[in-house]
Amino acid sequence: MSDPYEPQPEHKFTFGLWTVGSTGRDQFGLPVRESLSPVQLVHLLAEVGAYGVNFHDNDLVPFNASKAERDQIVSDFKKALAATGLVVPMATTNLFNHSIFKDGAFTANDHKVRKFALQKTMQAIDLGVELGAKVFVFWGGREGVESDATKDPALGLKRYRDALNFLSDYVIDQCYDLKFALESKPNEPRGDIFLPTTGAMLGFIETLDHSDMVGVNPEFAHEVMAGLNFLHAVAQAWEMGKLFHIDLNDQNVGRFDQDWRFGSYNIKQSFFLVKFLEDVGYTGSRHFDAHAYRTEDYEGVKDFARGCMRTYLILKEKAARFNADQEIQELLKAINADDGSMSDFDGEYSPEKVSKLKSHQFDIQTLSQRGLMYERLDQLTIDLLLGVR
Ligand SMILES: [Mn+2]
Repeated sequence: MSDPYEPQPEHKFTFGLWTVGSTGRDQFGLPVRESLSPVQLVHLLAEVGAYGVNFHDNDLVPFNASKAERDQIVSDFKKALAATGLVVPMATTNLFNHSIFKDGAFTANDHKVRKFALQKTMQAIDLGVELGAKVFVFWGGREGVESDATKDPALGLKRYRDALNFLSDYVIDQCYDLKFALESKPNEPRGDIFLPTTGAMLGFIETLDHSDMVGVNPEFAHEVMAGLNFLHAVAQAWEMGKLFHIDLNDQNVGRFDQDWRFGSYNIKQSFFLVKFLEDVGYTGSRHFDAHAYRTEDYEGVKDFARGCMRTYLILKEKAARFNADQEIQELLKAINADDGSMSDFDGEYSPEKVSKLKSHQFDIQTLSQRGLMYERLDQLTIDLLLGVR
């Protein structure tokens, strides 16, 4: 019998070049793995069963590459994609690594840096589109401050908006089939990053000239770093039609940006996330923006990548079991039972409804004292997740 947790193309599991390509370098330590070329990384991803590969412009083409070097790299990369069948659903720009972006890119105080960021992003958009990307992610890792003495946050947002409006017009002008997905993070590497949460991003998007082509790319670890419930951020984005992409990983709250293997820490939260994505029929990439522990060699990196996908598929199966579990479903039915007596107050607003509702006598005592059985429901969920159900 074949492994039911074997990744298949229809699962749309993707990884960034920077994820499996992480050399384990951190704030305190040198690389622990030699760096692999983009072509080698494509073959590694194909070996573990991924569907697609994403990249920042400079993951593929070095910052100082000449036009001839760029064309050679892109040609080699295309051959690797063709040989393995991997696709490129998403691309992004690195606007955080080079020292020119030390004060931000679109929001830098230096006007020349802001315009350079636009130039670099247009080139990255061209590169992404050339390789087939349909989603372009913006993660403004340096868009923020260490001190509010240095930058007016309202001006920062205005600059951010101007940049995204300009780039939206560029995409429209080029007739590219490309949407933008904005990714938030509360801090790290900046002391404070503008638009720190998915909710903040969703509010900001409504102020853009072409808000229809802009959605979000929520990341598990980033929302957890802000102390928030990731599923709720994803649900809000979905409900607004703005869930264009998603970054899956794991994170312990209150720590540095850990980017752990998906499902390795917050199992219950990961379960309800997978259940949500599967229940609503999200059809986008399941992108793992994570990296292997620093203890690993490249065999360990493969274990990491396989683990992300395997855990997703295990949780997907658990979600199907949750939905089919008679006891759980009967409990949910009882919890949401409705005798229909309130339906007169539903629907359109009318003065008649108002006067009826205002004079309706509610049985406050019974409503207040009703037990909701949430303890039982949650324990059934835990039993299911722990494999005794
Ligand atoms: Mn990310």
